[in-house]
Amino acid sequence: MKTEISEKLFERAVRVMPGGVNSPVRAFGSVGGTPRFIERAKGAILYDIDGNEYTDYIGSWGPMILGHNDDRVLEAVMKQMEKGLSFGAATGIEVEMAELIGELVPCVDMIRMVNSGTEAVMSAVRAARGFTGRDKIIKFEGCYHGHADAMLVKAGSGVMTAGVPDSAGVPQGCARDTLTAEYNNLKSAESLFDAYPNEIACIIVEPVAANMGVVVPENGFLQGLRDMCDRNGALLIFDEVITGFRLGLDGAAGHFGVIPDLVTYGKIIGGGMPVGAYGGRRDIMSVVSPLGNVYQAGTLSGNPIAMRAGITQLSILKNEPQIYDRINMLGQRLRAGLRSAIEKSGLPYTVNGIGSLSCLYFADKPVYDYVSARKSDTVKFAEYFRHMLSCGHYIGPSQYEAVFISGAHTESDIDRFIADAEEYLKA
Ligand code: HOZ
Repeated sequence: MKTEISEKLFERAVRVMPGGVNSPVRAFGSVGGTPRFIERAKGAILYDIDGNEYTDYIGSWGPMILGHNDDRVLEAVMKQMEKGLSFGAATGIEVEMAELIGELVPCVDMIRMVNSGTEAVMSAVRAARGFTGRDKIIKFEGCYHGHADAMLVKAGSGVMTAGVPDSAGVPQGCARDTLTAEYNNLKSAESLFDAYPNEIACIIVEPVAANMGVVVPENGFLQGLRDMCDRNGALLIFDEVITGFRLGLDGAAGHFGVIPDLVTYGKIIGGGMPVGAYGGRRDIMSVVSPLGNVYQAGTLSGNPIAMRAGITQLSILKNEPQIYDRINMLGQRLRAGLRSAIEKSGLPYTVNGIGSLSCLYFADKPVYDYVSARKSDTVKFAEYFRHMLSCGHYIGPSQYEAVFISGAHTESDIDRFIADAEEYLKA
């Protein structure tokens, strides 16, 4: 596989950008080798600048549920672009988007558009604090909620990959009010309510933890959090940046039948364009400025191009819900194939997943939280990653990211993936 052009670009990039990238995991730091510089993408395929093709299992970290550059989304965006790129003023498209999300997700009475999942979480937590008049929040070890100061405590994704779940530069004051509990362990969250009665504003959780690989909530975990919040006068926030409109039209809330007070979204509602949003109960969202006194604003919030891309993808998913059957079936096929390859190899590895999200852990025990995820052999993962990349499968360059499947993948893509993974496991 030729990589000269990517290598040259990376040499230039490291001189002018920290680590040569605009987001740390992309630097391939934990897997070795040169990041591939991507030129274009269509369907399930990424094309790099050296002319290599990869079947993509990242999908821009989730949003490309229809696959890359879907013709219908592209056409809608082009038409919208002719009308202007940004107005910084109210538009009808924002109303269309808010109504559509409200229709698809019953717990969203009101919603506010922002520009990323990070912003959505930061703003939702502020609204929860404003609504309850309390400062402390609970998050779970290994859950990643973007890079706002208060969220970089025992975080997943790139911080976990780098092996430093807390970031430098976060003032003690900002982190002091972030309490952490163990994922899938109700008692550990309950003990925080016991320690800080009437001080906790909210629990924020990834309803499926998809930034420490993929950790599925055990039966009763999410409902237990719901009940705990109700008993303690705290709010429950689902961070659905990854699960929203992916596990189904009504996301993890619908899938697990547990209703949060607030929900946060990211890139997925922009069909890959830079978007985020937070929404939920009318009484809570009514604290947001200018209706209430919790301030939050943004020139690019509700950007017309991003809204159009998002509305188009969401409308296609609404009108063609069979896409979910398909991506869930492909996810199931992938996990079954990997499990059988592991069994044949006699190795003790673990496959987790749900719907179109999967993760092969190089761990010999079940993975159900941060500590068990960390037991995975990341050196083996790095070897596996390089093997898969050389076979043309582009997966997240970290043990702690999910494998994403889109409607553009085929059964034979998945079978090739399994066959190549099996070859690595056998060797
Ligand atoms: N934090 C993202 C994955 N969970 C990575 C984003 C990126 O590198 O684009």
